[in-house]
Amino acid sequence: MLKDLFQAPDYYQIDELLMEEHLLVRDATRNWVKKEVSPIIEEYAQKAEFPQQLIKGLADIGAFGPYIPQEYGGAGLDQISYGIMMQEIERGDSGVRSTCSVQSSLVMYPIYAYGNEEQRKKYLSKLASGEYIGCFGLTEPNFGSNPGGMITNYKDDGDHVILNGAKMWISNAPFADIAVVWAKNEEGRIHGLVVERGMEGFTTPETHNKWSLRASATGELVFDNVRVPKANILPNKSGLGAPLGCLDSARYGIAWGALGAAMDCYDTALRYAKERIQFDRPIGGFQLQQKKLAEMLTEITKAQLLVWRLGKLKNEGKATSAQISMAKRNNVEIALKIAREARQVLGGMGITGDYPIMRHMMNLESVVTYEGTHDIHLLITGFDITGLNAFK
Ligand code: TGC
Ligand code: FAD
Repeated sequence: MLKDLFQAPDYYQIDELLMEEHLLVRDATRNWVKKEVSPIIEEYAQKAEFPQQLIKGLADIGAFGPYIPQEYGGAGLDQISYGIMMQEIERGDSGVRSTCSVQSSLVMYPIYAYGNEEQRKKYLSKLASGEYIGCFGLTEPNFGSNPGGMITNYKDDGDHVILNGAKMWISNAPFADIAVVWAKNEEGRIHGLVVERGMEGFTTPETHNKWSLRASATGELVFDNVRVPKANILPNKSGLGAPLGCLDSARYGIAWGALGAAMDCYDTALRYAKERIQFDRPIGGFQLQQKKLAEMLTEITKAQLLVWRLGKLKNEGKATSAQISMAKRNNVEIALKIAREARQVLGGMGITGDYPIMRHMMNLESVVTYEGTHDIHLLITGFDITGLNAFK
């Protein structure tokens, strides 16, 4: 790609709302992304491969478990630092941010929050250092938006359980060392289990032919009579609320992350509009292009304020699931619209890999679907404000 000249928009001086720690984390992550992600990401997206060499660097900048306490290997940062880190990483690529979201909020978080001390000690520092990569198995071929219907199940077998079933659309599955898998016990109650690569009967076939998140590896988790030690069952929370609680944390990170992709598209379009000459003047001088750019910046500014406030609420332990849901839906939606508009500003150049916009746009088609679709998040808000459940 062309040299990464990214300059973040800050139209409302939102930097003044951030603490010094947040700015330090932001700048360190931004510099790392410029140096390590931007130069290679287009090539990896084109060849549909996750850049494995980024794992060590991601661990070093604290992107695996930013808010997990330091005694377990995490970075011990607050929620705004976590969010801003996801913003900067997704500014590079949604697929790289996906790997961090899964590792931090969908693998480390449940082991930290629902696991016992032995499980925390066994897995968390290895996940924080990138020695282990994890994945999260909730979605099944016939149960996506409705995960409560899952059929993956386990039966008692002495000091082990026997796990059967299949998960689909699982980020990091093809190369993950461990999987946090959600399955029903013999009473039909959902529990989380840590399944390790190498357990007999456990396979992770890769999903090919994606037009989106091409620099992220996606796959299935297949369990054919897998004997999992009972010691690998997360004991401290069960029921559908357990996986949904992890999603709250990941959806929060996505609300920030999508903003990063939006900022990159806007910044690219603004620079191009000022440089590209047609009819003897920069296209940025035409009213129709200014309308696009002005609307993009307005939406980015509103989204920045939304996640900053949500981060404050989260730091105070007051953010509700429905508030997080609103931010995920809004910020992904505006990012997708901005990517589409920004691509038009670049004309034909917008479809090439010389600029990041088309890649962001295609990536965001997954981001608007995973962690709850746009429509599911609308229904969550609808339920919250009316008290009437429109899901079923
Ligand atoms: P419902 O009856 O409403 O709730 C069941 C229990 O869960 C509790 N609950 C929550 N708890 C914590 N956080 C939340 N966000 C929660 N939402 C609900 C609820 O209180 C209840 O608890 P209890 O004690 O009464 O049993 O459940 P439902 O079956 O009606 O479904 C509700 C619905 C549709 C909102 C939910 O199932 C949903 O969110 N569906 C979307 C599925 C989804 O988001 N899947 C994501 C899979 S993971 C993924 O996409 C990773 S992508 C990673 C990457 O690459 O970045
Ligand atoms: P469906 O649930 O079949 O939905 C299809 C359509 O129907 C959607 O538009 C939906 O909004 C709509 N719909 C469904 N129910 C209702 C309703 N009640 N009212 C109105 N409309 C409704 N999952 C994991 O567990 N772990 C992962 O790591 C993971 N990574 C992913 C990575 C990628 C690249 C992708 C694409 C998905 C990933 N997912 C993962 C799965 C993701 O969470 C699901 O795709 C998502 O939850 C939607 O499920 P579905 O695809 O089965 O769609």
